[in-house]
Formats: sequence, structure tokens, C-alpha cells
Amino acid sequence: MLPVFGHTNPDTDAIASALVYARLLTRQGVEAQAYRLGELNFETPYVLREAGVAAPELLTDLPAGTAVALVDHNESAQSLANLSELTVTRVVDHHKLGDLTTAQPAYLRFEPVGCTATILLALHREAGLTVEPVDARLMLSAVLSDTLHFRSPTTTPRDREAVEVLAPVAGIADVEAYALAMFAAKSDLGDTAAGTLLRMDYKVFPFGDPATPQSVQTWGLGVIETTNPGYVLGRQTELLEAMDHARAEDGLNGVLLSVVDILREHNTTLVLSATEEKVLRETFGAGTQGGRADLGNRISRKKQIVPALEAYFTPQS
Ligand SMILES: [Mn+2]
Repeated sequence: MLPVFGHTNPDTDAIASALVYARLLTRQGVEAQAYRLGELNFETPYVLREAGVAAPELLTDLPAGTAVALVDHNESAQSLANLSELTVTRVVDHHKLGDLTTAQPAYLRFEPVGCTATILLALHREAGLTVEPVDARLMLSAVLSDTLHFRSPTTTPRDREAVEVLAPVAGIADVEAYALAMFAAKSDLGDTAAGTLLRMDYKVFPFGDPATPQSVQTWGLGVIETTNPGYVLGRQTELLEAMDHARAEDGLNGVLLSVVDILREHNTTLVLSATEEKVLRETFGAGTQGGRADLGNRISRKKQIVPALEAYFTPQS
């Protein structure tokens, strides 16, 4: 049974794509099972409930040498702790290539589209397999989630086409209403602890050139996408404390937490210290006031934040 899993701090794409890819592989004769590498965010339980699907089981470790399939990530810092000891046989992903290496030839499918599920739809077509309604619903939800219903600059025509094709199969007549219900569920954070909010959509990235070790910095980048930014920003003090804690705990050079207003397509980033303030100023030209920096319409970590930081920390030769 081939374990299939998405990144730690899973989002809807990480969960939905693991479920759909495991089923696709199984239909193709490769027995596979979806897992998750962490607790669900607030959006995914809504998606799973509407789809009538149980959450995949939590996976905390696997013996060295186990064959695995990755979806929606490829960097070891975002995967099982001992990924380098596992045998990665398949990857379906839409992120930049990180430190992935494989001991054996593997099936690798990377495409610069807005969502892993968009690639999975193509894999169904290439295999000549029809999409089951439940898989259509999961893939559609993942695309809406990752692209913020096409608001994100990561959106491609392929993602739009995927939603158009999947909606009738999923039995969703009003895609706009469904997307808004997903975002409302995601924004209903209740009295969740600040540390949990920070880690809900949080990724650790090594920046700089590994050939020049003194240039390498490790940063934690959290994002809270919400239709109610006022609520999140109202908890700024607690969130900054949680960021300070994460920096120490993970041995990071810096931590950023972006509060993304989904409907207004706006990024307000919490600024922990002078280190982050300097980097935000020199990378994005963004000044800091009252512990917050206005990053304007840079709402995509993948497309607008990470590449800029990568360039900033990589020494020019
Ligand atoms: Mn994704």
C-alpha cells in the first residue's frame, strides 16, 4: 500500500489531492492510501463534510526505505522528518523544485498551475478515466482554495477550465456561493490559540545559495487567508508572541505572518523585529508601522513572496 501525502500544516489541496491521487493510483492498479501530515485547517473539514469523505489518517513517521508518493510539496522541510530516508516514487506538485533527490528513477509531474488538483484532472484524462463525483468535488474545492477562487495571481486558464469541467460532475451549480461558504468556514477561527493560527498555513524555507553556507537563512512564512482580517489583526500582540516563540523553537532567522484579506485581495504582514522590518523594506519597499507592513496585493506566498525573498538572500555573482 503506497502512502500518499501532502505537506505538513495541510491545506485543502494537500488533503484533497492526497485523497484523489491515492484513488487514481488504485484505479490504475497501484494500491495507494492517502494520509495527512498534521491537523486540518478550518476550511478542509467543511469541504470533507460536504463531500461526505472522512479525513485521511495522521501519519507521523515511516520506516526508512518505505516507498511514498508526494502531492502538493517536494521540499523536505515541509514533509515527513525522515523524507531523505524514504523512497519517493511519485510526486505531483505545482511548487518550485526544492531539495528533492531520489535514489531511483521516479514519476515526477510538476506544472506551474494554480493547484495540484488541476494536474490530477489532467492525469485522469491522460489515463482515460472518468472523474467520480466525489473526486470532482474534492478537486474543485482544492482549486477554489488554492487560487482563492481565481483571485490569486497563481491562477492559470487550466485552473479555470478545471472548475468549469468539475462543477457539473460535482453537482455544484453555484460555484461562487460554494467558494464563499468555504472561505467563511476558513475564517471562523473562534478562540483558537495564536500559536495554532500561526502554524495553520505555515511553511519553512531555506533561502540563499547552499554553495555559500554563510548566505543561507531559514525563514518561517505563515499566511492566514480570511474574509475577516479585522479579527486576526485584533490579535496582533498574541500572534507576535507566537511568532517569537516559533523563531526560537525552529531556530529561524526570521518569521513573517501575512494576513490576507481574501475579498479585498490585500496582504498585511505582521513584523516581529528589526530583522524582518529590514528584509521587508529592502525586498518589497514596504515600510513598517505599528508592527505591520502593507504588502499591497501580494497575496500569493508561492508567487509573490518566496521568489522575492529567494532573490534577496541569494548572493549575486
Ligand atoms: Mn497546492
